[in-house]
Amino acid sequence: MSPGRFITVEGGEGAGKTTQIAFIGDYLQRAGLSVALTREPGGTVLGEEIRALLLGHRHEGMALTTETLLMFAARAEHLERVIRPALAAGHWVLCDRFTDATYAYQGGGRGLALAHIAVLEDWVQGDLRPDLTLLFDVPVEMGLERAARRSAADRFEQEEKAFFERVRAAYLQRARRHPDRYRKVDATRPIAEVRAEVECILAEWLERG
Ligand code: T5A
Repeated sequence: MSPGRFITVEGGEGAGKTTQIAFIGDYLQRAGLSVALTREPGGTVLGEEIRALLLGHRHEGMALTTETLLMFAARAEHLERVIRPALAAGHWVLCDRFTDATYAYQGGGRGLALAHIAVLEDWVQGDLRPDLTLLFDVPVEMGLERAARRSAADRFEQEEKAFFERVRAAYLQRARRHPDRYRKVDATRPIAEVRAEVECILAEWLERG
């Protein structure tokens, strides 16, 4: 059996990742693929508990090193229990955020040296990297407005606008640095139009094998 492929979706707050990832799962299933849909931080029982620590308001002012190590602790569990077994069994893994989010938020947003993230990435993931990353890009204000309409702000969403501008810039820089696996999607348009663009990207990517 050939191993599955690993697709991640990324973007700032309210970019529409969660909305679109459901469509992507449907699209891949209609193409005859077996899909495992998951998210970070989270995706396992322990990972979801770590997510609650990271996103909740009980630990305001958490040290940046702690925050980064918790992201990677959840990721280690996720890789071991969900991602690697699914890929080995031939499933396609579709993940709402992954290590690019650490580069964007802890690196770009909070200013952690990227070399520290790279060390953790190599240690926790070995040579596993996403095959395809869809970056949903929206101006910060639009994303925050959408996120605010949906639910109360989590620990990240209460950051100032400048933080999210740095996050967005870091994502765009990573997309330029990894053009082989990144596809940028203009997520400012209505949901159906964004979906149509994503389906075009997937069709082209699947055709290229
Ligand atoms: N994090 C995560 C790190 O700091 N480091 C890491 O390593 C990792 C993995 C996770 C948080 O953790 C941080 C980043 C995050 O702050 P999350 O819930 O995964 O949190 O991420 P959020 O961005 O907070 O998720 P959101 O749900 O806010 O954003 P989505 O998923 O991009 O947006 P979505 O689809 O929920 O849509 C939000 C609202 O907008 C509407 C939807 O209906 C919904 O109401 N919408 C649109 N409206 C108009 N036009 C469109 N095209 C729309 N698309 C969606």
